[in-house]
Amino acid sequence: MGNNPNVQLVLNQMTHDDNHDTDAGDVGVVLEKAKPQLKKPSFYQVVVLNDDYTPMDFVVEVLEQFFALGIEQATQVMLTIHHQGRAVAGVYPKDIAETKAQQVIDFARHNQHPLLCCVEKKPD
Ligand code: TYC
Repeated sequence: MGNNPNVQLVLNQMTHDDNHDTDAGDVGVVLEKAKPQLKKPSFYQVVVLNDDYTPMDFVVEVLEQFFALGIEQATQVMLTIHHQGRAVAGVYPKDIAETKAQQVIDFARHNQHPLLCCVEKKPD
């Protein structure tokens, strides 16, 4: 128990139990602590996918507009998608990642391009 942070020593103060005559000999009680209350927040990555039809300059524009990339980084990410099939455009809390992915798809369809993206949980 000594170094295990998941075990907590709880002193039994015996203020409300019914065997007051034996208080003097009482010892501490060891309880298993509940699961830690705070979880690390999860993040989600928006992954942009390659296709054969969406123009390169349109993808660069998407990466600039929706993921706040500068033109050089946007161009690099677009070329990674073109050559490797996919790349992470940005990492966000879940609701923001899903909103951005839908905004990109809506924008692409509005411009008659088949560009696709998806959201994946970022590995911890
Ligand atoms: N492969 C496309 C082309 O040759 C370019 C492209 C890049 C499309 C990235 C989608 O996410 C994409 N026109």
